[in-house]
Formats: sequence, structure tokens, C-alpha cells
Amino acid sequence: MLTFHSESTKLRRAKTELNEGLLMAPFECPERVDLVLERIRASGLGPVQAPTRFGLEPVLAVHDRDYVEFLAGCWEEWKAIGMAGEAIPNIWPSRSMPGTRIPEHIEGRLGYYAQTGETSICANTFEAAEVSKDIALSALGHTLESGEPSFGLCRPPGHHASSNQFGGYCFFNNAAIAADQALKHGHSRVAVLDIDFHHGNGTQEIFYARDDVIVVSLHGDPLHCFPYYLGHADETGSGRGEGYNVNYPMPPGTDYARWSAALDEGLARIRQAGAELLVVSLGVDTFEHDPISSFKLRSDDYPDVGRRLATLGLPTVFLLEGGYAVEEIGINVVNVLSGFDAAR
Ligand code: OKP
Ligand code: ZN
Repeated sequence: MLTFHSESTKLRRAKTELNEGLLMAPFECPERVDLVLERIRASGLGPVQAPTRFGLEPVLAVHDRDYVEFLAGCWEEWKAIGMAGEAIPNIWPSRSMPGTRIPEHIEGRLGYYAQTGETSICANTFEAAEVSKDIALSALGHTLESGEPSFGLCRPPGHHASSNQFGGYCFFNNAAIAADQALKHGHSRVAVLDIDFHHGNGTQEIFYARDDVIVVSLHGDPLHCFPYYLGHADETGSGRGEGYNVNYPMPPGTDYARWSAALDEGLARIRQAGAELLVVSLGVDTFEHDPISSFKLRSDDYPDVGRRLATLGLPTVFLLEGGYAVEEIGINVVNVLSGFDAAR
């Protein structure tokens, strides 16, 4: 399998993540990329190639222009008014104060465009997000041209990013951008299968009213797990999108037997929908030792995940999302990819 990777994803090097009431070193760190890459090289999965540049047009097809402009300027504006640390939101247009106007002060704009408070914006965040989506689009391009699978070693991840908000370490929704471009290149229905531990709320929001992209997500039940406010089973799509959003929330402690049964159901839904191309939001934070998640998948389970995905027989683009047990992230990612390759 061909991997797309760029050292430039590591330009984002945030110092802080607000977690457990503390400012900690972020879980979503540049070292994740090195560990995955190292394992790809050691395992002989296939060649590693640099992405090409696609500009912002494919981004603006799924994200609002004002949101993209906010991301592009946020760090400079934050620094310009003398803020001491990284840009961390601490006020939002919330239920009791929904607001309608976008503030001018960067602190107010930051909250307006934020879902969550753990993710700092720092130097080169926008640049890394741009490279991450270029990796996703390069992987898609390869799969469209050749029919062969590809892997985008995306960082930062994307699946929490909605049309106009960042959060959960995500800024541009790489999977949504790729799925949307696949349609523009002639496919009439595409599937996004999100197997990250966390619900892909951004991907769900972006495609919720659409029937050209079926979104299937397996994740920790939002009653107990981040992102808490979206991802329930009764969220099935709206309007013509009704039936094209499929959630499989599962309780903390879920093991591979239960998880893989949900996966098979999700794959059947994708088959029924007649999807012509598959984008996999590949998070491996379902791993039993992941530091911020609570499923119980083992390293040995991941080749079978790849094998099951291959039963769809679709052109497939894998894009990295989460996975934070840094010692094992490379092993688990490559296990999925090589299991897929071995089965097709
Ligand atoms: C990003 B991705 C756990 C807090 C979780 C943020 C998680 C972001 C996950 N106590 N905080 O989906 O892997
Ligand atoms: Zn995750």
C-alpha cells in the first residue's frame, strides 16, 4: 500500500492541552507520525510518497470561508495582543447565550469557532492542517487513478472538525474533504467509515443532510465519552440524508467481539447504500492501552479489522485520525493496513 507523508505535519508542536484541569503536553503530538512511519518502513508495507498541494478550494467546499480565515489568522492575532500562552478558548456562545454576531476580539472569535477547550492553536497550526488535508487528497488521488488502496498519514486529525468549528485536535476535516472531492471526480456515492474511538461529530455534521455520502461511525457512547453531545444511534440523517448517517455507540470496556459485530453491521450498511469508494477514518485509540479511551481492542485484533474492511472490495483511502498509546500506534495502524492488503 502506498503511504502519503510529509515532515511538515510536525510543524504544529503545541505545548499545551487542557486535560484533567491541567495544562499538559498534548496527546496529539508530532512523535505519533514518526512512530507510524517507522513501523511502515520496518514492516515493508510499501513506498512512502510526499503529498502534492491542492490549495484551499477543496477545503472551502466543506468548511465555511470565515472559519478558514479565522484559522489562518488566529495565532498572529492572539500574539499581536500580547497573550502569554497558546490560544485556548474559555468562552463560547452557549445555550443560555447563543448570540448571533461574531465578535471582533480574537478571544471572542476563538470561542465562536471552537467546539471544545482542550485544543490549543499555536504557531503553524494552520500550515500543518493544510499539509494534513494535502496528504488526504494525495491519497485520494492515487486511489482514484489506480484503484489501489492508499494511506494518508494525516496529522492533525480531522473527524471532529465541523463546517465551521475546530475541536478535539482537529481543524480541517480531512476525511470529509476527501469524500467530497471523490464525488467531484465522478463517483456518485461515497462512504466514510469512522473507526476512531471517538464519534466523528464533524463528519456527521458536514454530511448530515446529504445522501451522496454515507457516514458510519463506531465509537464510545456519547453518554460516557467525548465528544458527549453527538453520536447517538437515533441520529440517522435529515431530509434527503435520512438513513445515510449510521452511529454505533458502544459502552466503555467494549471488546473486539462486540466491536467487530458492529463493524460488520456498518459494512453491510455501506454495501446496501451502493458506495463506490471508501474513506476510512482510521483511529487506533480503540486500543486497550490507549491513554484517553476505554475500548479493549488488542494489537492482534487489528489485522482482522483490515481483513473485514477488504470484504467490501471498494477502492479504499485510509486516513489517520486518533491513537495515543504512542508505543503501539505504529503497530496497530500497520496491522490494519497489512491485514487489508493481505485480504484483497
Ligand atoms: C481526538 B480524536 C478524555 C478527554 C478527551 C479530547 C479527545 C480528542 C480525541 N478525558 N479529550 O478523535 O482521537
Ligand atoms: Zn479518537
